[in-house]
Amino acid sequence: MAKQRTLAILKPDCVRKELIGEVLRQIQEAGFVIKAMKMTRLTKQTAGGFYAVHREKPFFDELTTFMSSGPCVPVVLEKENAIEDFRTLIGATNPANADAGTIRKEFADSMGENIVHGSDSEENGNIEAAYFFAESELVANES
Ligand code: FUP
Repeated sequence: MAKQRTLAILKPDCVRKELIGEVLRQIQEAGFVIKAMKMTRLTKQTAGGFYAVHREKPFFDELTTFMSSGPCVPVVLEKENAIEDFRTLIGATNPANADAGTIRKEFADSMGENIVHGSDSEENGNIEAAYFFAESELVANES
């Protein structure tokens, strides 16, 4: 199977809990290769742009407030079947429903503060990667 890319974000709760290293270790142990990474801070507006698909949802204000509440770490990851395998690794959106052994089950407090984001399709992965990284930063890491 061809290699795929996914855009992960270690969310502000992951950074606050000092879990960047632990979560990246689990991601790398699962076979994902880090192709690009940075620490940044979203504003309420840029968080809203990232989650534009949820603009009309009742949780949108809470979501964008949380995502702009502190620094986060967007990461471009590469692996065969990366989209599906990464979502399996992190578990269900609501940690209460996440399988044992998943990152959200182990570390997340709630549906709103769930430690990590993963793209839901290859197309969205490319769009999301472009939200955080310039083309030159992505191309520089091509193998
Ligand atoms: P996921 O693809 O697992 O990140 O989940 P969604 O795209 O469905 O949701 C994006 C983010 O919105 C979640 F990470 C948390 C938040 N959310 C809520 O706070 N409440 C909900 O009912 C659904 C999502």
